[in-house]
Amino acid sequence: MKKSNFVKKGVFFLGEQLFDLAFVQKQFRLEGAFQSSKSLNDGHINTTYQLCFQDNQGQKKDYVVQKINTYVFKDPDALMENIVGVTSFLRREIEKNGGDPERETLNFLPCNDGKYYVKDQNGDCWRCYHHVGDVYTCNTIESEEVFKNAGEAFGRFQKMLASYPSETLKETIPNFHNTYSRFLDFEKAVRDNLSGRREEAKKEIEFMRAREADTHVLLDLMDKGELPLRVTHNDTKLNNILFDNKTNRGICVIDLDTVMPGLALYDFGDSIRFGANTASEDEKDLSKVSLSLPLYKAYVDGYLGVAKDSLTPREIEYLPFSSKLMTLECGMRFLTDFLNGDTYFKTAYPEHNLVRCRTQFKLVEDMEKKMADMQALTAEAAK
Ligand code: GN1
Ligand code: MG
Repeated sequence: MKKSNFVKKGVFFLGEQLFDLAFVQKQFRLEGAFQSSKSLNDGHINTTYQLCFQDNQGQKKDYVVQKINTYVFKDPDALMENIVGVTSFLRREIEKNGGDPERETLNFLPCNDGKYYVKDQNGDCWRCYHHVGDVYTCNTIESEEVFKNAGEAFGRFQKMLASYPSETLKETIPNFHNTYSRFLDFEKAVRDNLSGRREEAKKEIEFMRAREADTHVLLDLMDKGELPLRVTHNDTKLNNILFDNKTNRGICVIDLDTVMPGLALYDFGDSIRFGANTASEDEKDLSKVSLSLPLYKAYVDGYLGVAKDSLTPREIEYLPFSSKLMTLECGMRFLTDFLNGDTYFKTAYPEHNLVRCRTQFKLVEDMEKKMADMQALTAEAAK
């Protein structure tokens, strides 16, 4: 069947997905006439589309629909309970601070049965929220000012959630940033060699094994009670922030699936991993991959400018290390998935996960060389 063909009225291919517009529109009570759709896919996990509608008065109204990846998020009820809890809480905080809750957090729609997602006849789960207009997202960044704004956005996000009752949050992916448990998963993938690609990844496997000790550092500090658990985002990629077109401020943090108790260091480190890289996450030319110290400085200035007073000295001390650790963890996860046969991350070509892994490991090496500089910049920003 050609993808462009309508299967029945209101059912069509939205990107790669068979999508029942009539059903979703009815379930979420989306008003107006459907105009168009476009793909908003930046992420490696969920599949996201913008749906454009027009009401009787000719007013445009846009929604975002997202197919929940239930291979990754096994319990969509728990997932949406977390997200609705967190976004409702943020709404109140934003109102208290005189902000605009329609633009500064996501507003999910309940469907007819009161749940915040709907299962279609194929068993696919869809959720829907109001599209935020006049914003842009970035995958790489040149402007230090914009990256500083990203630091402020994640700093604010963490601060606003500081008093959220964390015991009510479900762990949507157990051991998500447990770096040693990730290391054990990696070793299992090496042993099982399900994809038969172990030889191809020999150098990367050695690189990771040489850094096993790093995977214990934050866990040990946590065990000793030296690092507090907080409500954290856990996936602080630059493209998970909406930037305002006019002011360039990071106004809204999105992709809330992994909001769970975690370390502030995970959020800081992952932001640096993605945003302070001089190349994209899957750059094949490794000579382009490095840690930009000016971008590191911009982020740490922005982040600590907002969050400094709510962090402990130990947390601040470990910010540079966390950048390296989160980069190492991410490279290890790409490598694990490559060895397992690409079952977790979306890939565009067969070597994609290995390419991503090499990029991360090149960045780790560069961070190891620049650790003293990162420490100096962190200490300066914390003054
Ligand atoms: C995934 O969904 P997305 O692309 O924002 C992943 C993150 C990784 C990231 C690597 C739930 O994030 O943990 O750091 O890819 N999300 C999940 O780019 O595994
Ligand atoms: Mg994302």
